[in-house]
Amino acid sequence: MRPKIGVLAHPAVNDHALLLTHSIGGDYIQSLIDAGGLPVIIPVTNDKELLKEYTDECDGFLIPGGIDVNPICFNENPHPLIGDTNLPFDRFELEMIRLIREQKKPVLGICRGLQILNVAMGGSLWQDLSLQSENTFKHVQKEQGRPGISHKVEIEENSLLHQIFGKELYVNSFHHQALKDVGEGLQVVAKAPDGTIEAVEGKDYPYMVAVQWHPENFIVLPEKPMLKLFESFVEACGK
Ligand SMILES: [Mn+2]
Repeated sequence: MRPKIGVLAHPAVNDHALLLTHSIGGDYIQSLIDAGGLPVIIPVTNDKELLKEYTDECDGFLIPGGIDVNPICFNENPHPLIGDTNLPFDRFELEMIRLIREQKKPVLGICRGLQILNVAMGGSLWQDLSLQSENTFKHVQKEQGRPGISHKVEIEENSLLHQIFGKELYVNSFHHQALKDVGEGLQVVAKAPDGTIEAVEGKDYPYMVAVQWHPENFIVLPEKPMLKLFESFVEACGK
């Protein structure tokens, strides 16, 4: 039996009405299938009983990329540079994370998935990376293409990511926000050379890994250089 992986959907792009379109990029789905998982799309809803059933049913959860987190969720007012947000959607993801953590089921967060996980655990975000430091380099590098390489990340020893990728890795980068204060129970395990947090792992948690880049985009390359991250996640979900 393939482990069932709940993938949190998001409302369709530019569609802020809930309960209409539950969208998820095909590269997340393909990466999970290639890694041996059985993806289950979790619809965007604030029906807590439904979300509890999905949490019981699935062996692990992928929280994908998406729009900005509403700064109300971390007690800040919106900065002029913030992008699109959707508070009911944030509340759906925060409720799912609460339920997942209650059962200590495996979690893989990607881009916004890392950011909302950090917020769920009491952390905060730079609403735009220009606010972090004047030395912060460009982390929105669409011109490199989706599976393209944008910058290096340096990975801490004694981390799962280090076991998977070693001490450094070149990644893509499509984020204008990043972690500011790190949530309780999370450990920073990778940073870009400009100090931007690029990955965290859960302390005292069976499997919680979240990255700021988009490993799923690399599934279209014949060598699938990021597949081993999904394999490590799916393996943890099968335990
Ligand atoms: Mn980056």
